[in-house]
Amino acid sequence: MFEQDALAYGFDALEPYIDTLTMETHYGKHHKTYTTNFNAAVEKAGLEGKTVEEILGSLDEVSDTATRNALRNNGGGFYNHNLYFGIMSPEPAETPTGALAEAIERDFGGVDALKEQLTALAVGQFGSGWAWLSTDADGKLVATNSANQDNPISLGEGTTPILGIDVWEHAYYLKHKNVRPDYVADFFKVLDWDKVAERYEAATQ
Ligand code: MN3
Repeated sequence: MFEQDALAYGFDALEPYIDTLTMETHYGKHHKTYTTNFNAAVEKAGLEGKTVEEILGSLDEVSDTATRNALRNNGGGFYNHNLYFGIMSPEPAETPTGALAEAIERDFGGVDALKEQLTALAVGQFGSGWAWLSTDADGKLVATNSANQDNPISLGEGTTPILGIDVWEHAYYLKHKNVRPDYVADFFKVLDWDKVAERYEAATQ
């Protein structure tokens, strides 16, 4: 059974950047539903015992189209939101340090340039989706975006996401309405770079 990671902060802790009602709905309804539906799809596909990374990385092996789509959408929804809620904090480390900071400097020329690229990818994603910072198979950092709940792991290229920005309207519409750029700017105010660094170190060790 897959379970949502526990939130390390209260629903109101990210105010005023991410509002309480959005957090309650996003974590308590959307993420919960993805998790429930993912567990049902895993059971249907007979994939109990596999990790979510293994499942998302081998969707091609599921022959039934409806089951494969259920795993892709709900497995993505399960994984992506654990990542998203896990890298935000009411007391965030405001800048990257250590090996992550060096890699950002090497691959993007600095954190400001990286944030610019991620913002453009988040704002430019047509419809629902995500912007990502990932490590590729060679340990290089790459910034991408994707539709729906698709996760970079499913590309099958050894890519591991370490930062994800949810740009589905359910992530921001109650507070930011149609102004996605304001939401993305507010997301960066609660992004904890220490959490991203932990994921970078785990992905590249
Ligand atoms: Mn969401």
